[in-house]
Amino acid sequence: MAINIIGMPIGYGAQKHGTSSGPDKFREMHIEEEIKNMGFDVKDLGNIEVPVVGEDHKYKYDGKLKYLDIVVDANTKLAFKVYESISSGNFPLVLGGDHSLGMGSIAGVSKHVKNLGVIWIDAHGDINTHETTPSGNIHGMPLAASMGFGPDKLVNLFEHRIKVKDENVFIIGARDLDEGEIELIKNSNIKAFTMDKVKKCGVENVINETLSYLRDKVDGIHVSFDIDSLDSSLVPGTGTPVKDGFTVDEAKYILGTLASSGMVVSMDLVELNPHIDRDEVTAKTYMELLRHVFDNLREVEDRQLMLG
Ligand code: DIR
Ligand code: MN
Ligand code: MN
Ligand code: MN
Repeated sequence: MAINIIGMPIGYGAQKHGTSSGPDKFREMHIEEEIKNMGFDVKDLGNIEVPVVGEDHKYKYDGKLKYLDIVVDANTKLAFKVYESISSGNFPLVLGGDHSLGMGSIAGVSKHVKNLGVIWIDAHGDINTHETTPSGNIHGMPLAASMGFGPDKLVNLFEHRIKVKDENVFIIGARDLDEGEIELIKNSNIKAFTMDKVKKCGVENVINETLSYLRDKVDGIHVSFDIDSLDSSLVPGTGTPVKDGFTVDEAKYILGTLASSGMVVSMDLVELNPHIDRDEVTAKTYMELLRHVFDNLREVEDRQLMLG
């Protein structure tokens, strides 16, 4: 197994477009070397091509959903790349980019892993549809689209099918949900551990419960991690920070425990916006989390090697 770095330099799904520099920021922080140093075979597959367009493209394709066709086209390319990676036995690590890329990742992974679980770690739900979105920003919709909720162009991305069953989707850390998102949670089988619930139950219990549910139900887990799941005071370099979020240690615990389950087959790291970061603090925090993830994945690999 090799780790495949896939850059998705997209910002058109968010209000601020600076996340398009995210993938190259990770490279500047020596992401490839860091993962290699932990004993992995790493291959950087480069960036997905995202065209640079002007404001005139914002409502060119749809009166409500901003940059719709640009986001769909880039995510279709991403889905191909991710599918190629995972079906060759590798681990796709998708670097964002805004969270609209979750649609492309999940589309690609789920073509190979038929019965997929998704863990979405985020201050937001990202389960708006064309009907409920308050902003028209597509990074608020990818998880809904992956479950089959939303406009045809998003739901049918890559292939016309439901990519993940709502019952196998966990949202962890949400504390800024829109009204329509709360409705969808009520009317579906999505498992939502809002920040209130996490505080009440304890982060360890939440993660244990998530993993023990998914262990019997799915063949692999895609983790989609939004850096705004951390407390706004810790991550100046992200576009929609929200207070009362996770500490760095909690985020490490969550990602490390998920990685050590042996069930994680692919991962997104999204919403790093280097243009608004302060002294690279958000980029550095992201690297610290990443090292912890690969520490734990390394242990899983070693265990599997020992068992032959
Ligand atoms: C808000 C913000 N729920 C929206 N969403 C996200 O525009 O749909 N911010 N994902 O990061
Ligand atoms: Mn998000
Ligand atoms: Mn978010
Ligand atoms: Mn560690």
